[in-house]
This record gives sequence, C-alpha cells and structure tokens, in this order.
Amino acid sequence: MGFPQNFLWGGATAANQYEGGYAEDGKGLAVADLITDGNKEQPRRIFYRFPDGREGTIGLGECIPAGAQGILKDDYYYPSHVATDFYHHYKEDIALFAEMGFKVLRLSISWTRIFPNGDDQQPNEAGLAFYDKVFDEMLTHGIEPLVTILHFDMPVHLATAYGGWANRKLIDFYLRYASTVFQRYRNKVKYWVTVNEVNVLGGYWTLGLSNDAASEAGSKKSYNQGETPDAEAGLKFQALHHLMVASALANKAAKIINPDFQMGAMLALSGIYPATCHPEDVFGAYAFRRKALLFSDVLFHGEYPNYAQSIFDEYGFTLKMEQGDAEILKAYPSDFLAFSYYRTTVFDRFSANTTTTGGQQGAPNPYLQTTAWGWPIDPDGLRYVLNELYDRYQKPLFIVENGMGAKDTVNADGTIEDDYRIDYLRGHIRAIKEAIEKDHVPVMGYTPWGCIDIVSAGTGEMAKRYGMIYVDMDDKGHGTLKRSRKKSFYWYQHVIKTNGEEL
Ligand code: P53
Repeated sequence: MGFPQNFLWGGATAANQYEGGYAEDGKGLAVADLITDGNKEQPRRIFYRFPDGREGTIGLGECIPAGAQGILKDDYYYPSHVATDFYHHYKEDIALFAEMGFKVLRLSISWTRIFPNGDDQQPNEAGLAFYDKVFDEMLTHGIEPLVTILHFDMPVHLATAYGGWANRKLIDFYLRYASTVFQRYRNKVKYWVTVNEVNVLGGYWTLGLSNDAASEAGSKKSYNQGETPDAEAGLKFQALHHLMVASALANKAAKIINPDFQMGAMLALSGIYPATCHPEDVFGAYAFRRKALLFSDVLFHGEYPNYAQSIFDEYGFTLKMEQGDAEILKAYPSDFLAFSYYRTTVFDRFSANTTTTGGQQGAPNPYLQTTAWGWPIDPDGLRYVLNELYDRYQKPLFIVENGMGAKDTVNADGTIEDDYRIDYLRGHIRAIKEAIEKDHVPVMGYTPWGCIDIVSAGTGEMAKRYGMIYVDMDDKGHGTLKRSRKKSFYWYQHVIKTNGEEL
C-alpha cells in the first residue's frame, strides 16, 4: 500500500528566516528583525534601550526589562533583513520547488507586512498583494500553500505598547490579522497553521513579554530557545493561554469564511525517552513529555488536562481564565496536528532540564549519532511519535518540519554532494512509511524544514543548512544569493515521483 495517492510531499519555510525585504513596501518591524546573528561562542541577542538611554541585551527566550524597547544597532548584522531573499526570488524558488515535484509548500505570512504595527485599523495593501503574487505563482505550478499565520513573528509595537501576549488585547489584534488573510486568500489557501510550535514559545522574542524579573538580564545566563527563567514562567503560561484562545477563535473565524479550510495546531514534538528503566527516569520522562502535550491537549481536547496544575505548581502559577474562554476552547478545536520532529531527547533524573518542552535538551543517547550541532539523529523515534500522537488525539498528522542542519561544501564544479542529508531524510521517510503501513496511522504530508537554505532560528547562522537547494550566502550576509541544486534535490525529486516507493 505505501503512501496514499494524495500524500502532500513538499518543504517548509518561515518568513522571518527566508523572506528578507524586512522594511520593504510598508512592512513594520518584528522582534525577529532585532535579533543579531550568532554562533557557538556568541549566542544570538537582542539589544534594548530605556527612555533614559541605558542599553543592554537579552538572549532568545528572555523577557525584556519593563519600560525598555528593542532596538536596531549599527555595526551589527541582522540575518532576517535579507535572509535568503524569497521576497525577490519567489518566482525562481517556486519554479525550483515545482521542478522537485512539490505538492505543497509551507510558508508563513509576516504579521508586520500585513499590519505594520499590529494594532492598525487597516491592513497594508502592498503586503497583502505580495502574498497574492506568491500564492498565484504556487497555484500555477500546482503547489498547494500550507500557511503558518504566526511563525516566531511578533510586531515590535505590540510588545512595546501592550506587553505582548501577556495582554488579552493581543487576541483581538491577532484575530483581525487572521481574519484579514482568511478573507483575502479564501480561494487560494486551504491548509492553515495558526501558531508555530506553541509549546516552545517564550520571552520577548516570540511572545513580546517584558517584566521586572528580567531587568538584570545582562547578569543572567542566556537561555536557549523555548527556555524561560522560572520567575517568568507564570507570565509565559498566561500569554500562551491567550494565544490558544486566539487560535481557537481563528478556527471559528476560518470556518465561517470558508468551511473547507483545514486548520492545524502546530507543536515541537521531537520525542523523549527515559535514560534507564529506573522508575524515576520513566515517570520523569512521562511528566516531561506532558509539558509539550499540555498544549495539544488544550487545542484538541478543548480543555486543560488534570496534570496542567501540577506543571503550573512548579512555578506557583494560577491560570486566569475569563468568562467564555472554556467554551471557546471546547467549541473550536483544530482539525489536524502539525508538528516538527528533528531528534529525540533523553530524560535522566540527575540532570533533567525541567523548563523546556520540545525535546531540545537532554542527556546523551549512546545508541544514536548526532549532527554537527549535537542533535541526535533518530528516524525510529519518528515512528514512535506518530503512534503516540495518533493514539492520543485520533486526528490526522502532518510532519511540517524535519531535517538535518549541516555544513555543505561546494565543489569546484559547483556540485554539492550532501549524502548525509539524503541519509537523514531517507531514514525518516522510511519511518513515516512504516507508521502508515504497519501501524495504520493517517499522515497527511511531509514538509522537510528549510527545503531551500534559510537562516537558522536558534543560532542565526547560514552555515547550519537544511536545504535541498543551496543559496550562496554566508553567516555575515555576504554572497550572491544564487540558487543551486544539491544532490538531495535530485534524490527528493525521485522520491516524490515514485510517491515514496524508491528511497
Ligand atoms: P534551527 C529548536 C530550536 C530553535 C527552533 O531550528 C526550533 C527548534 C526545534 O524545535 O524550532 C523549529 O533553525 C522552528 C524553525 C527552526 C527549526 O526548528 O535552530 O520552527 O523556525 O528553524 C530548526 O536549526
């Protein structure tokens, strides 16, 4: 049997890492535009300034001090500003995706292209027109858009003037934005994802959060993406509650505009294993997994599960639900579960990191190889997670991110032999096939991450490449932006052509 005939093969991107054109045609500033480049020694950071002129920096996932505003500094490099310039290369890129045989392309809309400040009364027509051109180009090539409404995109103005998602007003601003794009593209887009990786969002970067606890941010350790200092976690959970209410209300608005819309919730769901069969490792891993599943439980079951309070208790947090919230969550669940899967994490009772939820940290796994960035490579884990998620939700699953960040070498003749990437993708596609054939799990599609090279979210590097199409651009923005086909391009083209039969 193998993959279903209508299986959606494709690739995935996000505006903040791919589009560039950060100030063109009326686009407003997003927090993503304020994040510097980075590397192993110097993590990415955001500069801020108080009205009295004092300045400082925060890392990804941290909150900005109350009263400060994120700023752009001269002499620093900001990778989102040009990124790999989809803004000016969309025709060429879509043609290349079509050549590979893509049935679907995942991309995100930039909120500040449509509402430059986030709270504007009227949308920016030039921003809307850009995505019309993009979707038209895709449809001409028979490529279905899968659109993420919010992918690590936070209008700076909404963070500064409202305190970001901690403020319930954000629900209305998001809905105005979502309804605008639903209406505008109702005949062009069918598949939507309301929020990217809701379970790893945090801090100023993605939620626009500020508070006093972060005011000595300079003296704090820097946090990884998705990690939040304990003192701020309460704020984070409240903000994420608002985001989930907004997501449910977007589902409602979408079905009124077009009942055929398919609405996806999206989580980072790389898997988690216990380090040993010690009962504390086993239960610890189980409890750790719940920190991610908490969010899909709310978005699919329509209510906070029993164990939510035990997670909140770790932070002394009490959720504030307003009248109507419970009914909204119950009435408008998502249609399908989209998720990213890159790796698995090992939970060990001695060195457990208790704050992250997407499976990013953890003890080493002696049975698995890792990428150059230390991410364990685990195709079998994908079959496990597909089963885990279908058992729990009985909703169609869509793997909307998967892949291996790796350094590529361009040979003298211009070819790029990325056999390591082919091996990674082959293993994972095989695992999906097993989940479909042997376990009878319904999978809608597969869109490997960064199908064309884009900026890494976590490190800000270009060197951490995921693409099957190479883009000539380096970590500091030098390069011609010329596109070339890697070996994996031809390999994936054949995979799609044979509907996953020949790997
Ligand atoms: P990069 C980990 C760290 C940062 C972002 O990550 C992440 C994850 C994995 O869950 O989420 C997704 O670029 C995200 C993408 C991102 C991709 O992982 O740090 O949705 O935007 O690019 C890969 O290698």
